[in-house]
Amino acid sequence: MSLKRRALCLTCPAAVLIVAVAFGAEDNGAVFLSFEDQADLPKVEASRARVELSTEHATAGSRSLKVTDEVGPYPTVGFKLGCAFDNADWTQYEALAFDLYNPQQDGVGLYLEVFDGTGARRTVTCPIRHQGEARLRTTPVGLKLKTNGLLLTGTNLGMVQTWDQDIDLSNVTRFVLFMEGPKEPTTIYLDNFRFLPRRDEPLLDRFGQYTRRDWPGKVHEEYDTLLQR
Ligand SMILES: [Ca+2]
Repeated sequence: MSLKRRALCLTCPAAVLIVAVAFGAEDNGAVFLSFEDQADLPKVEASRARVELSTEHATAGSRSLKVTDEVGPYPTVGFKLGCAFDNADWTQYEALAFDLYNPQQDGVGLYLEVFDGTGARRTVTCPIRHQGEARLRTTPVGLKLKTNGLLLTGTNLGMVQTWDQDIDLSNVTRFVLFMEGPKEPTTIYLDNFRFLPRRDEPLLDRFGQYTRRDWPGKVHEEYDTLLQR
């Protein structure tokens, strides 16, 4: 996608799905990539980026994946079905989750793209606002909402926006993480890629709010009922 097209997408409200929620730390996910062994490195496709194991910023086990993006357009790390993950049917999961550490003083403009078997893709912005850890979760919540959006949030994330094509979340064949065009080499640490199991309790309530946490201002009653008091 061209930079111009991305800029247009980011300014098109109809193409944007924003769902702001807060997740708890516990998730009981099934880890499929933890980068504890050299044998994990070939599971990652790197383009204009150097990947290596690191003992820094591991959130599962003792190692992480250190990714150093080159200057220039679209440094990317990719994860393929049958190599990095084994199940194409993401509707069986509540979310894809992974942890990221940004060692830069400044924010990092990161994108996630998910592809289905036809090559269609869904793109999610997930900018890491400042130095520190972020926990990212991407959820096929769009299926619950009868749209094809994804949901992503974490503790160090800027505004999350989703756009591009509808994709078949029962046939996911690839996902990638990339930057548009870093002006200097940029390092991120990745670890603890996991699929979170679905629960019986719905993820969102009838108002579209996250169900597993309460917060000041959360709506619990119909608006009309509140007005009658
Ligand atoms: Ca690890």
